[in-house]
Amino acid sequence: MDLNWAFRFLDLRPAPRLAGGEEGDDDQGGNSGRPGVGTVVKAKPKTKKPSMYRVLLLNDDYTPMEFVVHVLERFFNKSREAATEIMLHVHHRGVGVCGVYTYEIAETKVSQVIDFARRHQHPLQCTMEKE
Ligand code: TYC
Repeated sequence: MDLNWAFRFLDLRPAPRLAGGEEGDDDQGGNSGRPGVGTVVKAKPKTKKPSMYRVLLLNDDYTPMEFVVHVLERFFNKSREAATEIMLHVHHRGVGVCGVYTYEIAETKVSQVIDFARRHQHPLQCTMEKE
């Protein structure tokens, strides 16, 4: 069999050199001008961690302590002990962290707390800030 024909058929000629050297600077993933010939490169996983947001409880003079403890148990899944500790921290320091969540979860918690407090006619305020 004509070997040159076989090479042409299989497209095994050396890749034609372009003036100035390599075709592009990056050989990765190139095919050196040979159809069907290439380097298998692992796809780079393009994942990013979501930004996290602190949900904060604010102190006021009117919301009963017991109500705040209940809010922390109900919406932030705190034990009675942990809830009491956070409530007292807010009571003494003015502000405290209830939890850290992705944007949408944090936003939902803030709405739920404000809504629940309003329905019970307490002025309790809740907000969020980027971590
Ligand atoms: N300061 C309130 C009181 O003395 C209690 C309280 C604690 C209110 C935490 C709000 O986020 C708060 N009854």
